[in-house]
Amino acid sequence: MDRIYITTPLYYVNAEPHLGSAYTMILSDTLARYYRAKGYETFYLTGTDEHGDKIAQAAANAKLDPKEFTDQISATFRAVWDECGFAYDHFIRTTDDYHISYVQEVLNTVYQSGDIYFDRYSGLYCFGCERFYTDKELVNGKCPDHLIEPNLIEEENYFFRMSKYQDHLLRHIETHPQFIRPEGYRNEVLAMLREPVEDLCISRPKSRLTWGIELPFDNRYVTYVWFDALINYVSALKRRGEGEFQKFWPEAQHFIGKDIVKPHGVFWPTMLLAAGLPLYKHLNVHGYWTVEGKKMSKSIGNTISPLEMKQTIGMDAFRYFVLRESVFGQDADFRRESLIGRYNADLANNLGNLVSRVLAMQGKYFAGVVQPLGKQWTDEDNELKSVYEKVESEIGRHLAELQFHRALEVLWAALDHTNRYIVQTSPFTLMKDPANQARVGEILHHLLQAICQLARLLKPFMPDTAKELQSLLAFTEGDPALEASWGNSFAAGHKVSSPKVLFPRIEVPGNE
Ligand code: ME8
Repeated sequence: MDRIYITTPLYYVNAEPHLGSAYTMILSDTLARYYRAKGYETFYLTGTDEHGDKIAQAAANAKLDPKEFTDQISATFRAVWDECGFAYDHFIRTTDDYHISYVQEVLNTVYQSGDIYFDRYSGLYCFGCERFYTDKELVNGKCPDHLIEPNLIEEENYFFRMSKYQDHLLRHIETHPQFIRPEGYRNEVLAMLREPVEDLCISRPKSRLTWGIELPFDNRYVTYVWFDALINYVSALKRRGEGEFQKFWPEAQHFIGKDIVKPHGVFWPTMLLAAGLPLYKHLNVHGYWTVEGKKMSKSIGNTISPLEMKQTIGMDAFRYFVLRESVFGQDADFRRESLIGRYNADLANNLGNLVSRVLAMQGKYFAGVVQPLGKQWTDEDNELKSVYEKVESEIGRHLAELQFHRALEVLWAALDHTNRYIVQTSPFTLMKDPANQARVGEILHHLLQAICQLARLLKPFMPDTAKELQSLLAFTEGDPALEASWGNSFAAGHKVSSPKVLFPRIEVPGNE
């Protein structure tokens, strides 16, 4: 049986869900829905990252105990994702007991094999990033992310022998071109691995931080947050039993943003190698969103909330926009003008009008009852059918390469073609002569068949709209008629519903 395992990063609970995390969710949710509908056994994982300095600090700022604080924000993430309709199979928290004990198991294994050692270390540490920086990584002596000078700290700590696995990983990436994709990020990791890789400090003394997973071999320390959080991708499967791990792990695809390539492209695979676990299949790296050309930030006040999007334009329109407007792997800019432009052109006009026109004609001419198809089909009829057949395989090809925007492009090209079919066949003109009634019935049957295909093909991208289309066609969820071949979806006498405005146009003041 075909299988796929899809993961998102575990979001830090020091901020609330926004356009960036929602984007990762939309990409991964779309892919999970696509493969699920294709019959793949699918496991889709998301969750929250709750230990470490950053979270302890945020809890202190909120004057809450870290556990209380993380309970609250983690619940907010879950509630927002549920409200957005993301169909994840499991939500993991790094404070979950099974995760904590599995992290300790991995630490023990790696410690016992000699790949974790104790050493004195002094280095430049950025508290914001929760990591040490080398001089080379700093920009003008400052952390490139937080733009502050790191602190010099000297400590005794435990180190993971990451350097030992550098060559192994380098060879793996060289021989598996699809391991990290798109290629630009693969090259980024290859460049890191062609320089000497330093061992990774994986402990934090409790004198400095207590909010973490205690090292099983030294209770004076907690685990470095990345050595804890990355392991979630395996602990979530192990919790379901060794069988589930064996089943899904070989098909693991991690979705992440470009900010966390190093932990996922270098730390994580070397950790897997040291723990004696197989490597994941793909690391899928997407770009970053800015808003109206600016970095999204709480202090500027320009963060985009997914729930606000849901309330204003609807979740499906938001999904459509981010998937259509971005190229996987590249940065994208969120502009309200483009959002409204695409909404009006692609959703209100193209998709919405097509569906209303067809259902309105069906209602007016045949009281909604679908008419039979004759044996003889015109060239236009055959072409319409073949356009949809082609689209199906093209979507599959584009999604296999994570080209979400291209998948939607070909789907919308099919919609354009369908609108042209109406112009070419001109059912409203034909209907003026009662002798043409049977032909008009056939044309509308073909058009309803096209909408039926759309309902199926749109499902992973715009699940609510797909459901709405199914109900307008008077099918119940999962009706086998939706999967039937062209011309076989509508039984004799099947009656479709009256039209409904799917996407009301958004009028922009001064732009009429
Ligand atoms: O890094 N554009 O969590 P995090 C696109 N806890 N995506 C964005 C984005 C933006 N402007 N901003 C955030 C962490 N993201 C760790 C991960 S995994 C074991 C631990 C998305 O809350 C993107 O997916 O900072 C990015 O990688 C992630 O949020 C970072 O989330």
